[in-house]
Amino acid sequence: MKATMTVTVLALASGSAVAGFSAPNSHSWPMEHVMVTFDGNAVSAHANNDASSAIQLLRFEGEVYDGASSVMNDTYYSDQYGWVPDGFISLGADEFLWIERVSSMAGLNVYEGGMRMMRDMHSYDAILGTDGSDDAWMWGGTMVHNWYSADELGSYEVTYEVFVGDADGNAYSQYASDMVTLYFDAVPSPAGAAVLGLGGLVAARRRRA
Ligand SMILES: [Cu+2]
Repeated sequence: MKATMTVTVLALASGSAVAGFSAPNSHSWPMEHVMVTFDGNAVSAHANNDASSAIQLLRFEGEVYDGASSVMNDTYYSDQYGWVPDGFISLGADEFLWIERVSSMAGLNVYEGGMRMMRDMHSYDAILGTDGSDDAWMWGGTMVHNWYSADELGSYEVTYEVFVGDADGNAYSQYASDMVTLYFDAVPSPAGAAVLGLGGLVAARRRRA
C-alpha cells in the first residue's frame, strides 16, 4: 500500500511511474571512494574530498521511503561515499578491517548500505555511533556505500580510524592504523530536483531499451 502511494505521488509529479522508488535513490551521483590499503604492516585510508569539495547531502521533496529505509525520510542524504580496497588486502583468519568513529559533528547520521546497485538489500541499520550504535563497524573489504544523512542544513564532518582488529573489534597493536575525515554539506535542493532526476532516469532507461 505504501509503495503504491509512493509511485502514485511520483507519477503525478513526473508523468510516468518508476517502480522501486520507495527507497532512497543514488540520483546519478558519481561515486566517491575512501581508498583503503593494507600492506601487511599498516592500514592507510585516503579520501579525495576536503571541506572545499564536500559531498552534498540533498533532500527530495515528495519522496517517501518504506520499511527500513524510512529512516531516510525527510533527511538530506547521500550514498556517494563508498569504502573500497585499493589493491589486494590479505588478512589472517582472525583479522578483520574495522572503521571506528573518532569524532563527528552532531546531526550527521550513518546507515548501513552496500553495493549501490543492490540497495534493496541494504539494511539501513544505524552504524558508526548513530542512534547509540557502536562507534566501530566491521567492514568486509568489498565496496560498501553507506547512507549519510542530516536533518538540518549545514556542513558536517566525521573522522574515522581504520584498523585491523579481531572479530570483536579489538585492534591488533602490531598493525598501524590510519585516520580519514569525510566532509558533507547539507544544501537546499532546487525546486523540482527529484522530478528532474527522475526524468533523467526514465530517459536513460528508454535509451538503453
Ligand atoms: Cu563505489
